[in-house]
Amino acid sequence: MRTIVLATGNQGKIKEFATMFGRLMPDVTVLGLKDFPEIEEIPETGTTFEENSRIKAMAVAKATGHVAVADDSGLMVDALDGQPGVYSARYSGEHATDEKNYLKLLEEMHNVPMIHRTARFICVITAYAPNGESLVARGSWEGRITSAPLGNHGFGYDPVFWDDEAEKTAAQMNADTKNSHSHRGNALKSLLEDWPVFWERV
Ligand code: ITT
Repeated sequence: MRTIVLATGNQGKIKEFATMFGRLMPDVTVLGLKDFPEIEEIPETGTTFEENSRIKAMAVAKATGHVAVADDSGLMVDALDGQPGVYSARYSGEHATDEKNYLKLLEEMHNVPMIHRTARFICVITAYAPNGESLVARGSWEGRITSAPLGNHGFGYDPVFWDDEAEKTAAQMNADTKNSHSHRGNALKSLLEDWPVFWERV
């Protein structure tokens, strides 16, 4: 059994990743940051999703000696010039919660008509090995911001992110449906296409 460490403390992401990785790579043990309590919080000092995912994956690979996989993700809203973007987790300030974040977003957008409420989730995943090999993949998910929260699955901005094709918010989807549409699902699919070559080198 080889081991991968998911470099995230976000339980919502861990659930989504563990399901997708577990299915595609049954011979791999997937651990999370909670299995390494000695690792302190990693400051996300980058200004792009690519930089932040690399910072997290590199730090955890070095600290654990295992291949680490990190994503940096966020919501880019057209009417807000791409905000909250890389600051999505901290949008409502220092003591941000998922609910405070999406309520702030709805407040900022209260004057914006539905036609201009377009947005996309972005996810960049970096896999980083202790020998310095790395692999990067990007995924996105187009949608619109609702005028009120709907649904109670998922995490983060899911209750206010509307998928036109499914005619549901992300929080009204079960895990499998969300993974098949989502930025993280798309990025992971693309990562896994290049995974065998990476896995041989590490
Ligand atoms: P880690 O850094 O420990 O992975 P985090 O929550 O801080 O956890 P990010 O820095 O990548 O992760 O911030 C991503 C934020 O973007 C996340 O907290 C949500 O608010 C939002 N987000 C990302 N993916 C999402 C999804 O699938 N559904 C809803 N919101 C999402």
